[in-house]
Amino acid sequence: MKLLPSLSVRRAARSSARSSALSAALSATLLAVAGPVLAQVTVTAPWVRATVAQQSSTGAFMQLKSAKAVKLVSVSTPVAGIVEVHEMAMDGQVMRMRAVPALELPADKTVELKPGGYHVMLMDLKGQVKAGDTVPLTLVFEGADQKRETVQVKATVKPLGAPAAAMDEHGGHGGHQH
Ligand SMILES: [Cu+2]
Repeated sequence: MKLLPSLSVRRAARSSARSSALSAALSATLLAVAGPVLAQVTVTAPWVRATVAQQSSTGAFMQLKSAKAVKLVSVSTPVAGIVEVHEMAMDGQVMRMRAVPALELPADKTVELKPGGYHVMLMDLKGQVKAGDTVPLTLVFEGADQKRETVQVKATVKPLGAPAAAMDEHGGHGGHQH
């Protein structure tokens, strides 16, 4: 039986300072032994903002919900060389974004990734991302028991203009969009 650690597992392990090659191999083994895992995490309405030519980065957005507490530890996609989970935070009067090592999903609580808030940052884009395209995303979640679940989604690329809020816009002041 061959165990081939997936790219996402290795990528996730690399992003964790304490992880060693050994633990990456172990994670892959656990995944393989566990086989198809019952999906704990639901990903709703994933989308990616379209880019203009020469643009090197963009954002991916979606709603995440998990039956039990997990954290999003890694995202990968073939269209980008570097993928990070970012949060927006006020720094004085300026809204800035920064990478977070993991995004916590409390049990049964929808966590929304949206412009002006948490987002998946796709950097080092391999080419223009055009409206109407589909971008595959691989999300890796880790539970309190260290078990990992990989979820594949296909995100729809939406035009630059939609929705109005821009990445660098001030926002997130309790504006629930229900
Ligand atoms: Cu960002």
